[in-house]
Amino acid sequence: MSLNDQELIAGFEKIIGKTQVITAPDDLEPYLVDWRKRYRGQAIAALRPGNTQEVSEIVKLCAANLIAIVPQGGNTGMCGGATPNSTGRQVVISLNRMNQVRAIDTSNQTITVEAGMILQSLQEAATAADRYFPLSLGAEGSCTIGGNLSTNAGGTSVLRYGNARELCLGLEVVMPNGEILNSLRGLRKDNTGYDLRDLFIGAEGSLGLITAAVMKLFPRPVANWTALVAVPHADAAVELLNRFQAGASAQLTGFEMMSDESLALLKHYYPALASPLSGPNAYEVLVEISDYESEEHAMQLMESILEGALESGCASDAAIASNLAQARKFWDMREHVPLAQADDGPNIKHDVSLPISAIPSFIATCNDMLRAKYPGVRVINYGHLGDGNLHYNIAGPSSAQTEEFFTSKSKEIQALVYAEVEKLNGSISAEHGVGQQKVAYLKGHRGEVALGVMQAIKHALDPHNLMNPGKVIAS
Ligand code: FAD
Ligand code: 2HG
Ligand code: ZN
Repeated sequence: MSLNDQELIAGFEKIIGKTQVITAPDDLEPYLVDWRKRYRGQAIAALRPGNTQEVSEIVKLCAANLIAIVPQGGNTGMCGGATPNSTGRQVVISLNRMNQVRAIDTSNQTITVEAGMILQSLQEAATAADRYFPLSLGAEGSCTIGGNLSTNAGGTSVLRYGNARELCLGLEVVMPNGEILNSLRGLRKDNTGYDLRDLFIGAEGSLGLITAAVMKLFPRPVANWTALVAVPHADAAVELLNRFQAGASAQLTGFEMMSDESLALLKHYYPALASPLSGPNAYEVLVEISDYESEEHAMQLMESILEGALESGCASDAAIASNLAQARKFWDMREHVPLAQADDGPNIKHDVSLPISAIPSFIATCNDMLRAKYPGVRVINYGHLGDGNLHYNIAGPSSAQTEEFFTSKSKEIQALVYAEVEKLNGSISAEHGVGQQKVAYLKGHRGEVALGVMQAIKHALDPHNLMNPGKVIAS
């Protein structure tokens, strides 16, 4: 016989203590809504375990009573993956209290951390050990390493260091039956059967709860040079990228593109972050070079590549940050574009991945198609051009119309944009995952065979569909 809600709550309190079982409606509220405020669900409680053993005991109690589990880290995800749905009995398990460094091995260049550690704290722990942890994204002050791994987060340094997946060497995972899978090994080579670690990375909590991870560290670069570059069109941005790839090779650590409409939105909501370049420019690109030799070497590299770009016409203007504060401002500009969008109201998000060479034609085709069909539509188009990852976000003609436009046009606009993505053999989720937002598109995008394999894995590990039901794969 299953326990009723009150009996379950008493059971959870026994495992983690009364204060860590959140049930009061006001306290529970933040756990039930996503960052974009597009999804809302319900839960018996939000549970805040303090260690892996407690997570395991909670999961065992849930499994015995067929209670669904929604793992949550910083709750900054873009696809509603950390938000419970509105049917069935479920709990949110927040990993936020599990935020400790377990070990640092500077000779092995690794750090072992608990899954609830905030990304920025991990970067700081690496710096304190005179090492560098490269994963970086706008939400780094609140997202967690468990969330980063579960979404296989990308961010702004992928072109040099890879996605979260490439930065992880080992995991500790609480399985859907409560067993603890320990593969916290800091090994760069380990060919002993199936790679279980990679199964949980990017699974968005649908196969188990990540409780700890071994992450790679790197030597700290001695110099970073950042520049903001105006380009006349998207083809020129790709040409500029190729010039930097040829000239700077592995020293190119950031290449982020922002369209004129993104910059206009930024200027409107964050006037202090208006671009220092005279504009408007069709696109502005943030370029970062990191160097292990010297400040002078990095500076010379930046200047010589920019000189060539300005001469060739693929760049029309450029400003090299002359100090750390200015470099920070350039990064703040880029990282505030999604915040300006959120201030403006809901937008129809497309986090797409394409061959870099196809990005200019993709933008041109989609812009023409959408502007003809929806006069006045705003295309807030920016992203990680160096990775072929575009945030092609669509908003109604004015701020006042965003909500109505979002509600009435999301489905048809997504269908149009995704059809173009498919034509170019791209992906409908580059870095944000599937969550609940893209579940309906998965079969069409990945195909029946791939979806069948995913369903078989899910069923084998989680036969009662208790881990984050309705996320990634339809229930
Ligand atoms: P949550 O939102 O809490 O959860 C995300 C998913 O992971 C959910 O499915 C959840 O169930 C699951 N999950 C969380 N923790 C665990 C765990 N321990 N075990 C198992 N499953 C778990 N993303 C990028 O990739 N690149 C960017 O540049 C980027 N920029 C952003 C900028 C802003 C301003 C914002 C708000 C978001 C941005 N994101 C970006 C999206 C988001 O920050 C990332 O997806 C991040 O990795 C989510 O981490 P989180 O801890 O907030 O996870
Ligand atoms: C970014 O690159 C994030 O800034 C957010 O991935 C993108 O809000 C978005 O669409
Ligand atoms: Zn992004």
